[in-house]
Amino acid sequence: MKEANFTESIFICFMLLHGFEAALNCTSPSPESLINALEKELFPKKLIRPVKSFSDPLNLTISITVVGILGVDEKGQTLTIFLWQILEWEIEGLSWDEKKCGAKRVSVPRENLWNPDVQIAEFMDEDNSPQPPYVYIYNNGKVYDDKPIRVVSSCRLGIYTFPFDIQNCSLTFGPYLHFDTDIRMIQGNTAAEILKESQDVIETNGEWKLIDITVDPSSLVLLNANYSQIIYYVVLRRRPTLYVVNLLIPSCFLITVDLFSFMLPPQSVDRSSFKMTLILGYTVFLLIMNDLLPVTGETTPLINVFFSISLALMVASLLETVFITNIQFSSSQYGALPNWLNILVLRYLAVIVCLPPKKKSNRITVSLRQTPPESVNNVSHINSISVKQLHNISDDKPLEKPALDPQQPVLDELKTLSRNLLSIRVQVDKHFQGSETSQEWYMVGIIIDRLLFGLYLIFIIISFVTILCIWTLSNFSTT
Ligand SMILES: *C1O[C@H](CO)[C@@H](O)[C@H](O)[C@H]1NC(C)=O
Ligand SMILES: *[C@@H]1O[C@H](CO)[C@@H](O)[C@H](O)[C@H]1NC(C)=O
Ligand SMILES: *[C@@H]1O[C@H](CO)[C@@H](O)[C@H](O)[C@H]1NC(C)=O
Ligand SMILES: *[C@@H]1O[C@H](CO)[C@@H](O)[C@H](O)[C@H]1NC(C)=O
Ligand SMILES: *[C@@H]1O[C@H](CO)[C@@H](O)[C@H](O)[C@H]1NC(C)=O
Ligand SMILES: *[C@@H]1O[C@H](CO)[C@@H](O)[C@H](O)[C@H]1NC(C)=O
Repeated sequence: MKEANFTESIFICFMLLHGFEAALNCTSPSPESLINALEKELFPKKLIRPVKSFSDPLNLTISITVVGILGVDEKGQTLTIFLWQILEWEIEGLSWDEKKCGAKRVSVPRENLWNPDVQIAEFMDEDNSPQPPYVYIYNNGKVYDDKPIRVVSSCRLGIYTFPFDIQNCSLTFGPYLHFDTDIRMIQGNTAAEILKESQDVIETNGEWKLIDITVDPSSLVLLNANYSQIIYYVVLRRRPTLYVVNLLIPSCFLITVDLFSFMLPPQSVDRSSFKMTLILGYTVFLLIMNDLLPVTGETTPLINVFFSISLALMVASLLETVFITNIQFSSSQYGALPNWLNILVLRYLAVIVCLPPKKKSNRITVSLRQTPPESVNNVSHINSISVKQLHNISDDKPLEKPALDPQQPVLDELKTLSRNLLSIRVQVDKHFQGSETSQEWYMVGIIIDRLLFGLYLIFIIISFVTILCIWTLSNFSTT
């Protein structure tokens, strides 16, 4: 028994070391005889790595084609991609005569052959790839194994420049177990070929566009073993149209409306309520569009900064309106305009905002001033009366002076008239003086409003240009 086992194992070792010495013997050029010959010579050896000597590495050629980009999950940091993977290796010593056996190649079930354990290192999910059952064997011993794979691979996704982002994901193909002394990965088609072929066959026309593929045939060096592997870098660019149309343009519209709402008069309630409505509308817009935005814990996308700035600008402009409204009605609270404010705002800031300082008083008060007060006093002959005594005059008390003249009643009448006139005039004067201070406050409000509008405009332009620059730069730097 032992003897028999020993000779058997020697025979196996001999077979292992020498593989197939001679060509397959087909009885006739028919598929049946070829399969019979293979069944006899090849299939029993499916446990053996098909090389002549243990020290020989198996050369495994790999070619891939990207067929579809199914999705990118920013939250899970995964890329789902569909590939065709072609593995080619050689069964050393296997050959047959095409004429004798009737075919150059034959397809055989995968399970009947030794299969390399090539895996993608970034594989993250259950392998849902279809498993085609056959591989081709050629009459020179070459095995051609073409299968589709659906990869859910981990990929470090940066979304800072979303929606103008470009992702660079790696796919590392290599044997899971075998060291590089056993299986050596060899690059099949070049990066340019993969790219061209992929762009020809790619079937998805979704959010992502394949823009580049680079290949890095490197090896993974560990402490006690080296693994041969090939890394493909798949570079994808997002098609931003959806986000530009749905997010950026409406946002810009709202900001523009907010900008133009500065043309509404601030002192009426119109502007502030208008701006309030805009902010409400924008908040609703952001709530709806929140689903479209990617989420990761690491970085905040620039587009979120954009939205935040837009909202902040709207809120700031609402606050500005409240402030201006307060200023323009503040004459009743704070009295006359302080001198420093008068000089600072009405003289200097007015020049800055190209609003030349108006004459202090308006036309009505000017015309009143031009009528000299003497003419009033002339009529009544009461030159001594001063503005400070007006309280008494308006009280309509009888004068202490005794009336002696015969024309006294007329004179009295005239005096009363004059007093009444004077008091009216003083009241009118007072009114216009008050309206003058409110006029000044009003002007201050207008000037500050213009100034803040200018600053608002400058801030909008600077921040938006900065964001646009970052987006375009990031777009051009990788293409
Ligand atoms: C009014 O007073 C001015 C001087 O203050 C004098 O020139 C003028 O003649 C007077 N008019 C009458 C009507 O008294
Ligand atoms: C095929 O047949 C020839 C002789 O007919 C023989 O020498 C050879 O070893 C056979 N090959 C195999 C693989 O059996
Ligand atoms: C594998 O490839 C290496 C070089 O790439 C070559 O030297 C070696 O002969 C090849 N082995 C086989 C079995 O083809
Ligand atoms: C992708 O990343 C790899 C490694 O980080 C790098 O070598 C390669 O140049 C990158 N490709 C592009 C297009 O950025
Ligand atoms: C791995 O490869 C390096 C050179 O690439 C070599 O120096 C080292 O000896 C190899 N290690 C093993 C375990 O084969
Ligand atoms: C008002 O008249 C009273 C007497 O009638 C007098 O004592 C008082 O000083 C007057 N006030 C002014 C402001 O002239």
